[in-house]
Amino acid sequence: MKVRYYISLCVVVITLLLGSCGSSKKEKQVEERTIIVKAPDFNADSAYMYVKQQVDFGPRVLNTKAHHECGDFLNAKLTSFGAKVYQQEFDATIYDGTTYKARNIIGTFNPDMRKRILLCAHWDSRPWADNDPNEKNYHTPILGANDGASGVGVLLEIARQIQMKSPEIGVDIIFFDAEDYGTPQFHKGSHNEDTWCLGSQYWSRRPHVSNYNARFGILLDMVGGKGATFLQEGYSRDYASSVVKKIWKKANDIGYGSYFPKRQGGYVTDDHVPVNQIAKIPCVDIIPYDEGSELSSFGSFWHTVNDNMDVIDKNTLQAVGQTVMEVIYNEK
Ligand code: AHN
Ligand code: ZN
Repeated sequence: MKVRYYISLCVVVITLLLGSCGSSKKEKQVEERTIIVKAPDFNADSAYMYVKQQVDFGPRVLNTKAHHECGDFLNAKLTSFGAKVYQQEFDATIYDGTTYKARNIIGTFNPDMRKRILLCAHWDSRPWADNDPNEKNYHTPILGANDGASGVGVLLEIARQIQMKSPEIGVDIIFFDAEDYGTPQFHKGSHNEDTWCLGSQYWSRRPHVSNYNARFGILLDMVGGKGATFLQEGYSRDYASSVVKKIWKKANDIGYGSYFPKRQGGYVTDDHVPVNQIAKIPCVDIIPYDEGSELSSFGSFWHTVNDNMDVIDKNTLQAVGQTVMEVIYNEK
């Protein structure tokens, strides 16, 4: 027998009617509708803890103890949740020609199932705060609580949930390394877009198993910021429009429409681009688009030394985590 969970959603519409003598009157209209929710409850406290555990290692930049230890932690976590874990070591040559050792970490659930979904996030953090308002911080590595750790934290919580109740498809969780080594803004020479997303470029050319395929992929990038809005990113619309529609509809259905407005965002060079263009798997990027911030459309703390635990909001983790779970538990 199929188990179904039911919730009631209250939609409250508040209309402000301004009277002629300056007094105001509030009119409330309450509408109830019933929606079938299939996924288990995502736990944002747990996701938050996984974000913090990564941040507590320090900046996860290549060739450091923090990076090494955090990689081992992610591997151990996925293993403890019952995933079969693959590690891919590769040479990452960054914009200035320096080569570092990097590793992608891949956890697979239900490896024998043919129908699969790919979930991914990057686990490295940026070695330069090159968008910081203070020039003195340009060469300081960032903690990347939002930029990196948030997506991984949400996926670790989803992995924990999968162990407790499996969806009806196979799931692969990939933590890409060396996403955030793109040419820094202080570099005077050329800015090559290929310098970003080194781990996903590597994996897309050499997946962890031969003939790997997935129905679609979802990338989570910077999914913990307070008040974030996730607009529909450009490459995602171009390469995976039906998946975009599916995700934004589910978000709206389960009450997270304010986080997922059905509006078009810009084009972002991110890990989903190689997955779409090289691995040819339709992949959507859930990434914020801050329409109000002057400093960055990804939020005012993006690539600054302020990207720490203070910017992480459990409500945003909840909205994204529950939405992604609702998508995967509806696939069969
Ligand atoms: C660019 O700024 C070209 N891409 C943003 C990708 C990114 C950086 N995601 C996280 N950090
Ligand atoms: Zn970044």
